[in-house]
Amino acid sequence: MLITDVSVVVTSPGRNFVTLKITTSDGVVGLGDATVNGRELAVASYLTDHVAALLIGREANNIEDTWQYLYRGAYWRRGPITMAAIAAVDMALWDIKAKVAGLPLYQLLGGASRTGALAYGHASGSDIPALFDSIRNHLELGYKAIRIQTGVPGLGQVYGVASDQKPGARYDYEPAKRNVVDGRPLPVEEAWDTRAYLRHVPTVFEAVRNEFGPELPLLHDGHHRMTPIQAAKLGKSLEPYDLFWLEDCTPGEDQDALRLVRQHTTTPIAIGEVFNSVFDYQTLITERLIDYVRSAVTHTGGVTAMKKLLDFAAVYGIKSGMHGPTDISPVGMAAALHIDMAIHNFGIQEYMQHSAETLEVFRTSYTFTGGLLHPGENPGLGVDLDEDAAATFEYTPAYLPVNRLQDGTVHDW
Ligand code: GCO
Ligand code: MG
Repeated sequence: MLITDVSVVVTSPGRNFVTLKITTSDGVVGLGDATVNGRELAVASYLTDHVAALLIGREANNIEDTWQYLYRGAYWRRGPITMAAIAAVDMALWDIKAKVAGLPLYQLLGGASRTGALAYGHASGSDIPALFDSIRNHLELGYKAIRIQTGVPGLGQVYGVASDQKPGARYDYEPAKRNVVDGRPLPVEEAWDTRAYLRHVPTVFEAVRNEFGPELPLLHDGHHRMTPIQAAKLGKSLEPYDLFWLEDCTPGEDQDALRLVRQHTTTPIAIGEVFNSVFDYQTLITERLIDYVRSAVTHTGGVTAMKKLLDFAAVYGIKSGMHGPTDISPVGMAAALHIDMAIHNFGIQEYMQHSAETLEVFRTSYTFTGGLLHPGENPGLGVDLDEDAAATFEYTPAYLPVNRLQDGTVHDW
């Protein structure tokens, strides 16, 4: 079964997505997610200009060989653009293989290890009453685990905090903003003060525990904004509130930073949404400096690479907590769900629900019931792309924000 056609679909149903479509000589179609938020067209070009022609005539069944061919063959390894492109090819080939087998992908990865994947949603509010409303909304939507983010007194808009939600609202903030200044798309700029944040966050968790009790699993995202000693302090101050995890407390490049954090706190640590290779985790996993692997299938080289990474983590008792915001397309989300079902060391799955516009373009078969996600029983990944609907949503540049300290210094975010 040879690859006969490769095309890239860029569409913007509410936000930008890049999707790879591979067709075989048997007429089987596979889809892969290649979306890198704010840098979408770089991956689209990588695939169209440098990968598509290499795939034509290759055996569609040889997934590992194709992965190594693209990874080692290019000489230039790793990085989000390369690894998202490889991920898209890998996902599409797994989709094809599972469709040919007539099985949902999780069956090829070992079959079901659980009835569904525990999901967490994003509750947020500009202040504590708005946060409580958002938590109640999420509980009504069926979430059994919730991430908590709030505004910080004295600061304006803080990344990860949605506009205050109306009762029954189904989804949260869109990470990349369409912000046009003098006719040019530019990132929104936000102001930041870590000391104000460190004073505020423990009071938020205290209020949430007092209102919602000790059972509800609570998560928090530090979004790479702290130094190691600040992160250690935060982890320690949150211990009484029994977090499920503290995410991305320090900048992603510095694996050694988490050694210091680990020495000071028993708050569980998650990191990895900006990582793209198993090598980004080598120290973190072998020294057991983290508890959860946060990579997305889309940004870490696909199902092949993610499965190996999570098997490596399993040896050290470290669990999965795959990235699942709305910039992971429904194709990337489905790929995560099939892995979540099959692996033994599943921890939790992030799940920000896609908008109605997005779901008009991507027809999904996954379900969310009783707080658990299930990929469904359709052969393959279980997602169809409606190309006519996709063509009605034109690409619109949008950028993730930039963060500055109050004196103007650019800061991590
Ligand atoms: C999360 C993330 C996202 C990312 C976004 C970037 O934990 O879900 O931090 O909000 O910032 O996916 O594109
Ligand atoms: Mg995050």
